[in-house]
Amino acid sequence: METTRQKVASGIGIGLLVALFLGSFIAILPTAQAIYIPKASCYTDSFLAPGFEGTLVCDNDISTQWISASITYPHYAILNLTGTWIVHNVSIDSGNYAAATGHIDIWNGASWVAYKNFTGGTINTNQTFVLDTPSIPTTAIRFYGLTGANLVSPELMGAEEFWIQGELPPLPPPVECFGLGSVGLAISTILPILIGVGILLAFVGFFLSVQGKSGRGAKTSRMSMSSFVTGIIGIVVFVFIVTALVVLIPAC
Ligand SMILES: [Ca+2]
Repeated sequence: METTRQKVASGIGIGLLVALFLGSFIAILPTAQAIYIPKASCYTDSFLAPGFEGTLVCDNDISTQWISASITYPHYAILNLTGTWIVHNVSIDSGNYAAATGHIDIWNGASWVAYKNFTGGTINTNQTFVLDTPSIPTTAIRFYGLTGANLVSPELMGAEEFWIQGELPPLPPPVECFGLGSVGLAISTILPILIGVGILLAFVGFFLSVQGKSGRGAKTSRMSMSSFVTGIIGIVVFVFIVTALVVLIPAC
């Protein structure tokens, strides 16, 4: 007879084994590696003067910087990516004119979606902002400033460089293809095949009904004929359904 202590001990042992199994399974799951995303181009809402253009926030050079025009916030910088990516985080070498507050937006193909509100932006630092839900593949991001961090010139926004990290979106699943080949994919050949099968099945059904009539008398023969007619109707419906399904299957 198993005592209470033995039951508890065996329960703990089973729990440990399950945890070990699940832990091993999770450990071998592939994990996404974020990489630096190449920047294709960039532009800003304005710039202060020649030498501080918006294109300087994506030239991969922290010795060059963008400074906005001396006008009231908001200011923003838009960075176009090379292709479609899933963005994880955005780092900024802020320079003298960082935005103190604002949001980072993702281009969803039709409009900008705010993915990360930020506060505490400071000048002359390298800050990384992790996006809240990095799940929508995108081709561009927008760094949108609402207030300035420079106490002397709070209307200015600027940056030396933006660095964007993320991963390529997962590949789409392979297209399911029907395995009938070129003959099966042509409706002009599918229909004769299905009708031929239907006629064959009808003859088989008729033969079985005749057998039923000769072996089991008149009452049974009426039921067999009824089954035969029902079978014919079923075959016709089957042919139409299968034909319709085959037509809907995409060719590869
Ligand atoms: Ca730069």
